[in-house]
Amino acid sequence: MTSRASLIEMTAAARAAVADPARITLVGSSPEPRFELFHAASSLCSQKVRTVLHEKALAYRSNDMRILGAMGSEGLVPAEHYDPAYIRLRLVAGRTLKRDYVSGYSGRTSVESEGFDPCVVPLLVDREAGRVIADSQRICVYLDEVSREPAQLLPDAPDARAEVMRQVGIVDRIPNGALLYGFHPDADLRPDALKEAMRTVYDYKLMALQRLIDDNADDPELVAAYRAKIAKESGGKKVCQDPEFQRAARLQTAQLLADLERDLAAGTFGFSNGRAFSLADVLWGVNLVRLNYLGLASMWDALPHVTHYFELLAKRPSLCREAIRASLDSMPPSRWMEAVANCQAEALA
Ligand SMILES: N[C@@H](CCC(=O)N[C@@H](CS)C(=O)NCC(=O)O)C(=O)O
Repeated sequence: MTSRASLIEMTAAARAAVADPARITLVGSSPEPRFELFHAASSLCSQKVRTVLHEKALAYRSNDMRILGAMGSEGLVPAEHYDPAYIRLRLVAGRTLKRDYVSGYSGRTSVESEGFDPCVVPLLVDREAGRVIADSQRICVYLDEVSREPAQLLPDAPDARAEVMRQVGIVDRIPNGALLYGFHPDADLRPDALKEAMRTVYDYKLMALQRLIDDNADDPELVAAYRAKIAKESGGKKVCQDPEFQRAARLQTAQLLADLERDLAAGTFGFSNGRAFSLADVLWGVNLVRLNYLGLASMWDALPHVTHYFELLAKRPSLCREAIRASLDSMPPSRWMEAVANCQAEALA
């Protein structure tokens, strides 16, 4: 059990991993907000959490971490979310999940199916409750529990709630890692600058992690965490150019979109069906924006309900800011985003 005081201390230590103080900001008007978020502007899972915080108009301290390593004049600069102080804080959250560490690579990032990855964002600290929570899905559900106003994202009615949670589970299983990092053999429509970054990403990750193991050899908890991450990322490196693996990830995504079309047509959920805006809409919204960024929006050309759903989602102010604008501002330019950049202006006007 970590005391509240030591959690606050660990949070401050993790915050120090953010090299540029300009990336530590207050969102909202509170000088001492209850929540503190470790995240990255470009990260899909972080965008989900920030969209929920936006929907709920919650104030928070934002620690926008650099999650890609870079080669500088002094050698490799490791990603900030690999910093020992941040990992220690994440391990506090990990203990409450009661899951094994991730041990391989599937292209998915779900804790449910893959285990706990100790070296990722986002992470939420609730200073008032003295709690730290890992995993975007869990963070979103937690925020909905502790803050019901002005928007409740999980319905009270058991059937509606079960359907929203079913959709949440489906989005969690989209192989987002494979789609972002992988080189598709037939139609790789990702922006060229992104592809370029992805050519070295695994080598930089593995190099940084090995160095962190060497530097922290006397700390078995940290070493175990970094080893788990190496197991995952070396698996990713093996399949990022594997045609069959990449085709399978695309096929799986196509099937999940076909299921989404069926569910939207049946009206089982979705604010496009006149239901209250829910956590399922947040998560689908962020994920569809990401698929669009990667040049994959043609996957729903023949799915009219998904097409309409995406058009509406792109106009939602929270999604415009936290998914569309955040991607435009933090990721290499993508010509596929032109289609939604207007929606953003409309929603924010
Ligand atoms: N299931 C986790 C997955 C977290 C995750 O994979 N985060 C990605 C960004 S969306 C990350 O930190 N990637 C950097 C890395 O793996 O080094 C969640 O939803 O929070």
